[in-house]
Amino acid sequence: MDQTETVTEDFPDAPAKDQKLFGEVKGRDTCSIPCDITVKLLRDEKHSICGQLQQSLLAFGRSTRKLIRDVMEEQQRALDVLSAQVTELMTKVQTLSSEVQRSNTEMYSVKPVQSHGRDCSDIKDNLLSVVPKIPSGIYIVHPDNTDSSFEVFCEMDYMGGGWTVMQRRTDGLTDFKRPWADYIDGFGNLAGEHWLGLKKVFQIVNQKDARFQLHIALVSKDDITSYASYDDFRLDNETQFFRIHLGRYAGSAGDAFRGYEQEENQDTAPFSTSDVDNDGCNPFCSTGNITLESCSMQHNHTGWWFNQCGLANLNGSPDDGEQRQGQRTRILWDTWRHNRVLHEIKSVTMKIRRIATNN
Ligand SMILES: [Ca+2]
Repeated sequence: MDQTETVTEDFPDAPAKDQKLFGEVKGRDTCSIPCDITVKLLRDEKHSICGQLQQSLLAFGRSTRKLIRDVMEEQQRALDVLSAQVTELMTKVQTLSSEVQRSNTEMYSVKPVQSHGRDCSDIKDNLLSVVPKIPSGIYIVHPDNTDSSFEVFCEMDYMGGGWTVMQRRTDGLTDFKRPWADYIDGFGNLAGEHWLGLKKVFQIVNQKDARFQLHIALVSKDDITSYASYDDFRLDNETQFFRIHLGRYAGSAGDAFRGYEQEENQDTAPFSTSDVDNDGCNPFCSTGNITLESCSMQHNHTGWWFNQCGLANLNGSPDDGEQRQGQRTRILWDTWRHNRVLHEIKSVTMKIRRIATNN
């Protein structure tokens, strides 16, 4: 910078010196200094000025480059700081997202195994020590010796509570004309009409060190109530087509499961549907002038533990179409009579509960 200033100061002097030299040459008229020397002097002067100018330009170039270098270095430092901040933020985001993912995984992995108990009796016993009154409703159960949890409707008010509902008919809105797969897995609405499903019922009654009773509550179209109960109830597994085993009967509706005759007895019968025939009509049954091969077909394609065929079918379903002779299309419990006349059944619930003495 100093040199640049020197240059600008020197410039005004240069023409002045020239004028002075010329003046002297003119004033003396004759050449006191020979012309060739004057020319040489002038040339030297020009060279010296040019040299100074070049030096100044070089210095200016150097200082400009340094300035640019300084600015660039400063920008680089700022960029380095910013990039370090970005890296730090990225790491934080990554940590947070993995944290969120982990908590999500935990949430979803914990949820399916969360249950209120092994069955409704177990839930009742567990909750009774915590709350004075347990409401009826849908609970999640996880039976012993199974890897599955599922929802069931628990009746906590009826006859001491702790009942797991396995079937309910109330308004006729749920279609019970169903194939084997539906009776295995269950269907309907747990809060209303439904069939819990043979697999789930099997898992509940098949638990270690647990025995169950079965209670069937009936209501007629005249609003008369009745019941049938069995002090022991269990099912064989799927390879045995969920064969039913019933204990001693008690109740007011009669033992329609066993009926009056040997061929009517449904105790120890495997389950049948219209597409899986395990009934006692093998190859066929004859009652009166009717011959039939499939009890399920005769009972409007519903599923039950049919023998030949028997007096009970709580899954019976009304037929919308034209009735064929001998068709059985109602909810049936044919031992419940008044003056030998059958009660027409409006609603029914089948529920199971642990036998207290064995738990
Ligand atoms: Ca058959």
